[in-house]
Amino acid sequence: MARLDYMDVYFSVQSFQEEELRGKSAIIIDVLRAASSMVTALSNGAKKIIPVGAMEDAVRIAQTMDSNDYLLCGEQNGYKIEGFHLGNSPLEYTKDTVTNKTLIINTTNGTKAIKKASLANRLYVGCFLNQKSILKVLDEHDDDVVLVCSGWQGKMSLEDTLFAGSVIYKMCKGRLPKNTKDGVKIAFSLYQKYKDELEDAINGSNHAMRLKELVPEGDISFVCKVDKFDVLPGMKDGILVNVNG
Ligand code: 3SL
Repeated sequence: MARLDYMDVYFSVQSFQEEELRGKSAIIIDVLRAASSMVTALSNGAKKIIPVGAMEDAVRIAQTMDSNDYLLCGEQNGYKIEGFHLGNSPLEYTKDTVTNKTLIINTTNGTKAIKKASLANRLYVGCFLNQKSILKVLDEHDDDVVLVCSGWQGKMSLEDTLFAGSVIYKMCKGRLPKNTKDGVKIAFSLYQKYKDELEDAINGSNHAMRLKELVPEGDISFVCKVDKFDVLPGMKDGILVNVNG
């Protein structure tokens, strides 16, 4: 089982250096909305996900593939990217649309966090939708773990910190040992405060407020559903696949 005293929480993509993750396990968190879209896509039959750090990389990779096999996905500042097949709403990633497809995804913070964490020994993607899978994999490993919140352009975000806190809270059954890192204490305390009003809290977050102007109604309540999907996106050679079962 992962040890809480070996665990840390990073609060944005810009809050860590690549080297800090070398040899560790990383859980990349982006509740709104990249992680939630990836988890939904894999659950709905997407074959694999190639996360990229820039739009040009997505287009370059697509050019090497058969056009029937892939979908270009993602957002720029919340908006669907012109010429791409899908935006970043988890509700777009339906069975009809994604079954057997390779998704090439570029987002503002989430895919950048994944790319920056590439020195991690193991990398998984987590959000409320697949919380149980994240807890299960943490139970199976005993190495150093970092919960990496994608945040928003270098700032911390309430929803990602709440998910990190929920994982910590569940691992210690609500009783945090004293010898944990500050990041762990902060995330735990935030979740402890809001755990009974999760959706309300996330609705009032800066990111949700910003998205309300741009995205389909329903995205925010969807990402607040806990354990909707039994999938675990795990990284293998730069590609995310469902490593659950
Ligand atoms: O930052 C990201 O990676 C996105 O998930 C942000 S958005 O919710 O699609 O705007």
